[in-house]
Amino acid sequence: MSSSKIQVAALVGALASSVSAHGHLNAITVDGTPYTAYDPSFQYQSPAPEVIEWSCPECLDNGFVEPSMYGDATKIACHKDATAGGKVASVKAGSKIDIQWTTWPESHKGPVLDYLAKVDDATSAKSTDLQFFKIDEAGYESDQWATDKLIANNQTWTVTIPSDIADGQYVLRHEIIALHSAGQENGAQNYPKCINIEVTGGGSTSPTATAANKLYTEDDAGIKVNIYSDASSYKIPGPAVYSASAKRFVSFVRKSIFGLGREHPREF
Ligand SMILES: *[C@@H]1O[C@H](CO)[C@@H](O)[C@H](O)[C@H]1NC(C)=O
Ligand SMILES: [Cu+2]
Repeated sequence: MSSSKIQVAALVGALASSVSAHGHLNAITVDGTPYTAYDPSFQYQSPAPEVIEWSCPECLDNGFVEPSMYGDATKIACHKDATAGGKVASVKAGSKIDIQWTTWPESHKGPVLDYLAKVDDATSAKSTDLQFFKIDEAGYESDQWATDKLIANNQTWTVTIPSDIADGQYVLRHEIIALHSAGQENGAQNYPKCINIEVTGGGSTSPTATAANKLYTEDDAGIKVNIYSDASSYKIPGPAVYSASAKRFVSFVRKSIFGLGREHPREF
């Protein structure tokens, strides 16, 4: 090979390996029941398998959404031009969902965040209609990024569905934000994935929610940040986390007095 061909081959190889190093979801376990995750190669199957995860044909490169796209819900909500999954997984309020990635590069350090958006029918939901409340977040603590914990836990993140939210269908938005280049303008990399669930046995709460195109801005302290200088002061972006615990006691007392109970005291 000529030296220029060798250079091209080396460049293509480097690009391919950096791309293949990114992951997509490998498996989703809802309340102990395993579900098939979406694979971008499904677009070559006819018919494509129907799964609970949203489809993203644009995700063949396992790539990311960048800060310049934060104002576009069709990109930042559930990844580029993603469309609703055809199935819905049933989950009891208060139970856990394990989300496993195929792989995650050690260098791609950053927070892991989870949100829910209430919908009438998850299988026909549109990214531009989704209103999210945050149910889980982890950034940097005890000298570890959330991504380090995810890798150490077999590429798996576990999220608990709040015990008191209203029954019905939701879109769960699970997201990793990789910050290895976030010191530069437009350098953060968002990897959002959406999953359809139907919550049963919940309460009556409808937390305040935010449209996908209002979750982040390019200059947020947790988005435009040099993680190599001050990781310990890292501030996770997006709205505050909704947590059932603060309201649970009041609701328990009320239900005890008025006998409207559906609360399980052992959850305390
Ligand atoms: C990690 O996940 C894979 C499935 O993707 C499973 O086969 C393996 O047993 C898991 N390893 C551990 C240590 O749990
Ligand atoms: Cu990368």
